[in-house]
Amino acid sequence: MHDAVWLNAKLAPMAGGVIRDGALAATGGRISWIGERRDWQDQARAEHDAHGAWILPAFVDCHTHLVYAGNRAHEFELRLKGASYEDIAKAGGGILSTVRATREASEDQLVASAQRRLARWIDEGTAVVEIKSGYGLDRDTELKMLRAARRLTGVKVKTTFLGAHTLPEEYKGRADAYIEFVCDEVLPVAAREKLVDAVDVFCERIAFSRAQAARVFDCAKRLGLPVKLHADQLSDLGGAALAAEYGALSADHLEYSSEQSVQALALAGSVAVLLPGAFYFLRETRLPPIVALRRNQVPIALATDHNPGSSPLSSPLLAMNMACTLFQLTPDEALAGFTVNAARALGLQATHGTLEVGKAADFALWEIDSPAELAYAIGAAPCVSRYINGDSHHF
Ligand code: DI6
Ligand code: FE
Repeated sequence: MHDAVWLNAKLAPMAGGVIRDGALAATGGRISWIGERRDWQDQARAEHDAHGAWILPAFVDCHTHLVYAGNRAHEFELRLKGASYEDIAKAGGGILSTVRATREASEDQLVASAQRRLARWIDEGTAVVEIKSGYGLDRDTELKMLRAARRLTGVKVKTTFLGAHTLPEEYKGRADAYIEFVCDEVLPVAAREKLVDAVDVFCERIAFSRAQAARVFDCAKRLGLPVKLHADQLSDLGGAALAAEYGALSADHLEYSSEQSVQALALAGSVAVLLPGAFYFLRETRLPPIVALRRNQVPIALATDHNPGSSPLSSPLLAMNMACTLFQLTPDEALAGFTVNAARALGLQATHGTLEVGKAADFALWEIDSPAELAYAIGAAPCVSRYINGDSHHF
């Protein structure tokens, strides 16, 4: 006896082909049956009519900076008048202006503002959201951000420690000392308090070098934590190659990554996470190496990169559309980017990202004629309902 079954559904499991007249059952929060309607012979305590809707795995947004205070609309205006993102950062704005606001905010305020933003992800059928720290850059504020992220409800949250996001004002001219502080006094405490699922670094001219990123990764490895990297967004520092060397879950951004770095990612089995929102909002022109990623069969994930500076984007669906229009991904690639490959970028491939027996019953019903419509439409709201662990309510 299954807990519930959905009949009269079209299924796009993102593993194997689509099923045009399917049935999906859940039991104990997991998928307990999936297949053709005509093969469904079991019993379920509850029977739902999907009214011909498409059922897809719920979305996984594998790269966000959702917890922060304030906003950077003023910097948007400055950039439109000609200042560059890097100019603003060098002048003490950018990430540091969000750091000032986030240090001032209480944990409750951070929870409240992030919870409000999260409503958009929930409306668009999202089940898992990764959230990074990195707007504290001191021990207590980094911990406060991670705790705030873990308190959010309505989605499953994975937290990533990004203490090495940029150099705080107190450490000006002493980047190595800051890295030492992060490795000795912040990350181990956050890990001990069980607030960290993975460790990330912003490897960039305006942030940290490859060698500094490697030191943080060494520290993560000692603590048994997986790593990921903001790599080659604005320049090629060999970030993606470094991520591959450390067997990273993912390397993210990648606009300036070389062919060799792409080959290294393929060998390491790391996921390439593309972030079209940041590319669009910073009006970048250098495209990530899509052709090389495909040729080397590197799994491509997509994410919103939601943050107040370079990607104030609160819509997985719009990120999918942008990936198609700006990066020429196919709609199928865009869907894989927010489901199967995004789950893998968080190390959740055994339990999330596809509709298969044994995996979490995390799925969304969409009022569309074909899955490609999700990447095609701009600003539509086609999600009918969303289930997490087989439950349509907040859990
Ligand atoms: N890369 C990004 O795109 C964001 N962080 C990062 O490392 C930008 C963060 C910000 O500008 O606030
Ligand atoms: Fe980011």
